[in-house]
Amino acid sequence: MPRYLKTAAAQLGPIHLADSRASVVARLIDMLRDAHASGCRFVVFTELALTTFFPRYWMEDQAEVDRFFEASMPGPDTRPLFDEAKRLGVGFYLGYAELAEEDGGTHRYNTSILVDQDGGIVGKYRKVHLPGHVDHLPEAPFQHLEKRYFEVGNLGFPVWRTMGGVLGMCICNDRRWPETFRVMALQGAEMVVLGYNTPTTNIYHDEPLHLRMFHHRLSMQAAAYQNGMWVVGTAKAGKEDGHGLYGGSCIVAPTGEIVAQALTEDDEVIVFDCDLDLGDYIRRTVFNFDKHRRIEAYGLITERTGVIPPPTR
Ligand code: CDT
Repeated sequence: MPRYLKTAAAQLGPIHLADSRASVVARLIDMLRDAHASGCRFVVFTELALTTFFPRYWMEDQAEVDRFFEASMPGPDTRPLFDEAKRLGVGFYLGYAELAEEDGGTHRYNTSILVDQDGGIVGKYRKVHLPGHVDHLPEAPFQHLEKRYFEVGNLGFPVWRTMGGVLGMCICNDRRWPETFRVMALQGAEMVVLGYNTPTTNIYHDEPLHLRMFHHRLSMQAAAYQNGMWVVGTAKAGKEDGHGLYGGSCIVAPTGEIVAQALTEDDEVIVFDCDLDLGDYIRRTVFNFDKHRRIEAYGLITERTGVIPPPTR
């Protein structure tokens, strides 16, 4: 018996520094309504969906950085999105910069939440694989300061039984790391959803755009197949105050096939009716973890972070 969750990836076009949170939330609500009109019951928005991709800017004044963070979720600007989603009975994934007062201190994370069809926050994830650098790189065409502005996520990779399935989340650079998906697959994840802001330019290496897009798809398609799960990746795309982010939002089936993909670099909703049971045969056969995984051979995965080659003779 198929078990369908009609899902949308709601790609967001550029957000400029001058754009207000309210104007962005209005765009998210428009896409939520479009997705609902197509019969969707779950919408995946992007990473840092409420602001421009601010880690590209070097800022020394913490107050300036904190303008991009949310101290509460929902807050006054995001409440209309929650209200409309609840009214329509549509769940969603939303990425944002989180300012958390915890353990007697202030913490900043690159965060996503999962909101169910009744409007309740059922899950929170804080980005684990933060890309980029801490220091100012004045020679670079732009900065990528996630390692400066965020702490490494401290919630691991949990999954949630919600919306008729077992769902997990990750964020942007996490999609390039196979461990991300395998940890969630080991908890029974049937669908992993993520948002991303990926610059069109690699600041460290001259890399053609087609190759960057290939790596994006390669990572998500391999993860889907190797874990027998749906993977939904939603971009923030287009030129933000002149800085390019690629599009390529897509929905990937557990077979590894792309079943829907965005055509533009603007606000665009893509839809697929995802059968959460489709990955069953993969998880029962070639990737039957119980039968075929050999954890006695995998120790280095958690014991060692970097590469230590054998000594030269
Ligand atoms: N936001 C984010 O994590 N972006 C990174 C850029 C890294 S460039 C290879 C990404 O993995 O897309």
